[in-house]
Amino acid sequence: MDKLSILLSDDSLAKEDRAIAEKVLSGNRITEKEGIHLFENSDLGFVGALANKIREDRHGNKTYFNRNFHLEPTNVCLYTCTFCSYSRLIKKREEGWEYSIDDMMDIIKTYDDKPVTEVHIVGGVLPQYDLKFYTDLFKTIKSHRSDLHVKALTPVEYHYIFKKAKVDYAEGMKLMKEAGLDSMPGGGAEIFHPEIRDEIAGGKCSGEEWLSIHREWHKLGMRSNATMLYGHIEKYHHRIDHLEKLRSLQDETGGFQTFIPLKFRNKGNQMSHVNESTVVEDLKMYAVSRIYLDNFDHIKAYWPMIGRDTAQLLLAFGADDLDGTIDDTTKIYSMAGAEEQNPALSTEDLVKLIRNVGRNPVERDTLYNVVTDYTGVVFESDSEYKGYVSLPVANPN
Ligand code: V47
Ligand code: SF4
Repeated sequence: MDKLSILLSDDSLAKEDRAIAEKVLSGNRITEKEGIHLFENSDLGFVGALANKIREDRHGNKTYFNRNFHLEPTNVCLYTCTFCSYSRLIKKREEGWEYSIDDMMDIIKTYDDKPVTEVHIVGGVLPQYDLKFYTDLFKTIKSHRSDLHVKALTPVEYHYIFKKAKVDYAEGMKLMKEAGLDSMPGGGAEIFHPEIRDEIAGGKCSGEEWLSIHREWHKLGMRSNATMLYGHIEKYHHRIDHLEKLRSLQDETGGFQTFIPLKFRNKGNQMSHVNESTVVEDLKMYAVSRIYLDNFDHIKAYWPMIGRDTAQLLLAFGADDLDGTIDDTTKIYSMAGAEEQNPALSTEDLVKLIRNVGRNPVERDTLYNVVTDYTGVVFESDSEYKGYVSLPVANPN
């Protein structure tokens, strides 16, 4: 019997929890009020068991990862988001970096002989990085290596460059697609609700504008991800409002692939006085996301941000994806105090990290086509490995 069935057979389970579980198990979605109830009143054990059931019904034991690297054109930025440890204000731009297209191609070329499938491009917003700069960058990458999937920029950059170039979102996204953009990462979403957004990310695109740019991208038949920055000054109802807006847009377009809850890290930014969330809170955030977003295929635990140990735990709380090998190419989280100071994992390490909690590693490309299923693949070093941790996993496939 799985953990959820045990909980449901217990008469002491709260009637609201039982009603939510019955609703979800019969294929119906929960309301905003029920989402808030899960955060405020339900036990982690119950929420986790329900999320794990959904995860296993969809993906069994499969846990996805990809081989990618990050390219960060600049860490200088016009905006001053209070949670950001990464950006340097324009007046201190000598402390940061501002790459040219040639600089970035030099970085990309260092991966020429490596089996990476994706470059993830994201950074600060600066006037010289305009529409022409980015369309030239995408075209240059594609003409150098057409099989490299370009997952690049967020509505924060797109809103800024389209406004400057006086093109609307639909036209702008079409130009990006023609230049070689393959998909959009989920960043810049933060918290959509203006009560919080205006305070932590004032000046950059609004929640509505973020959603409109993804809508236009999806209308072109293209895919993207979504994130939420949680665990700072927001309340549970702001989180649920955010999830609700994503769920509605997904009903409309079906273009989102993955939802990635991003835990707020408090080092080196203007919100260092705000405590970080506890691991219990992190597990609940992922589990509620899995339950609420019934029309999202995947929930990603981004290990450079949340840390390897919590990422492993999250595979039993709704997450089915760990992002990529990264190759030490992002500074966003190490600068904000994440445990991972130089995030890089070899494919073998990532495979073992997943296996050690009883799941089956599957390398995917950005669009979730299977590249290599590692189930049963034996590495030379396997006999030396001793770090097995057993988590309660119900489904053996
Ligand atoms: O939008 C910035 C977040 C995001 C902090 O789509 C912070 O596959 C926590 O979106 N604490 C950018 N978070 C990264 C991002 C992303 C990462 C991995 C995979 C994908 C994907 C997308 O990082 C920003 C912001 O929400 N962030 N500072 C901080 N102190
Ligand atoms: Fe700039 Fe992005 Fe940092 Fe905000 S989060 S200051 S937009 S780099």
